Amino acid sequence: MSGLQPLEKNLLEIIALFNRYAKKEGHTKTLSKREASELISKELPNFMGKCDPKNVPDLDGDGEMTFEEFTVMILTVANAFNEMINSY
Ligand SMILES: [Ca+2]
Repeated sequence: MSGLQPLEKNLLEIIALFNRYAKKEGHTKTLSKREASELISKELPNFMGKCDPKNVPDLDGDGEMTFEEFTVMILTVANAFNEMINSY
């Protein structure tokens, strides 16, 4: 797709990233604990590097992270980072 604005490109990248990790094992549309843990350690090492894999968000407790749960995690991280930046 051409003519996309940076925010639109970034959103597509987030979607593609989720799908790339979700396809690695089990259900192809959700992240297992292992997939989520790998995504966090490889793609968010500076923002969530010290996050305990056991505490990976799973809002409905089914052992899988849906895209909706993933977006909540990303926005929570973005919100925390924004607050940190604004506190300086
Ligand atoms: Ca999966």
